[in-house]
Amino acid sequence: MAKSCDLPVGPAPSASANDNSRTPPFGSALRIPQYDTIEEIEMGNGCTQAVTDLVSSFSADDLSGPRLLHAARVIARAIYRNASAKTRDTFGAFVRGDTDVLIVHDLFAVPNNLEPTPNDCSPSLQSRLFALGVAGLTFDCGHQPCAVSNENHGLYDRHVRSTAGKESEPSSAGGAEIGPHTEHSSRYHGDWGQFSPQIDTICLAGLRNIDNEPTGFAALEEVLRYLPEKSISALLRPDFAMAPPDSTDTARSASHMPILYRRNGLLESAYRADKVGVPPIPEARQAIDDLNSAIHSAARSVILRPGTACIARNPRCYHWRDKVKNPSRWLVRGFGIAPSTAAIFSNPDRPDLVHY
Ligand SMILES: O=C(O)CCC(=O)C(=O)O
Ligand SMILES: [Fe+2]
Repeated sequence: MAKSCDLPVGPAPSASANDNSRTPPFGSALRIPQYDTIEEIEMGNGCTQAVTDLVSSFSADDLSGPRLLHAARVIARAIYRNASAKTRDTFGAFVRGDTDVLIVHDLFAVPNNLEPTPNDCSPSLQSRLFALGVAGLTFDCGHQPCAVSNENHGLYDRHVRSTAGKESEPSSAGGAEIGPHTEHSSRYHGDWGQFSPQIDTICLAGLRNIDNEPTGFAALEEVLRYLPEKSISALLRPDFAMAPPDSTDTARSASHMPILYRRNGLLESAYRADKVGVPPIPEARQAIDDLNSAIHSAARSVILRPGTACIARNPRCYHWRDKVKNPSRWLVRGFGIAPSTAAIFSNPDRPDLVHY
């Protein structure tokens, strides 16, 4: 594995449990490339330059609605055209579900004249447009860029940076620690009693990170190797509650939720360590403790330097961060949804907006 990804704390996950090892169906003469759950790639100079030039040519109108989907396709094409054959294969591995976390270096180049933070203003257009690099990468990885209706004012580009007056908040607008989570784990779509799909991908990209402060992550595939069977069973039961993240406009919690569930033949997870409600059942308490220590055992980290992006299949990867030390740190975040996900798109002029 990879250069800037730290090695997991604790023993290396055992290779035998790796789902990605495939037996060629037509005998051993056929070489089938194998992909890891976590991959790391570097874009060439040509790509970095093309994406940097292209994103700055768009306007604020291109950050939402049909224009966002169009811009994502244009940028996805520029990335793809400038990518090596191996990089294209890596995107394909993410599309197929072989890879759940993809770290991409030099996706774009960030000039050092971004406005200082914390401030209490909306980000400048120059800063906002880097989200289109995230949207293009999301598209290359088989997902459509999307925003959530009750968060971030329905805007696609979410800026993870301290805002004046909110420096100590445990959310993307502040700098406090955020525990391990998947995005929109409370899955409240307004359909009482229904489990709504989570957001399919989260992509975070660095704009400024002077002190190289890391983002932690743990792929579910690796977390499961550390979880006792008994706790997996307890986490599959719909016994838990989940409050929404601090960034959403709704305060309504979801109840009777499982932490692990099956979808498309795979286990997925919906979890926010800071917001989970645990029933007074000893097995459930034990399972949450085991999950937290399994996440710790499978923990890796990435430093999102300017131009480094990390796209993760949200229900198959937990992420988190420690308290931010340097308040000038700035990441841009964009969500993605798989074309096959049965989300609710309530406004034809905003096909990018997922209604929760
Ligand atoms: O600040 C970070 O490194 C992660 C923030 C985060 O969890 C998010 O924006 O979803
Ligand atoms: Fe997050």
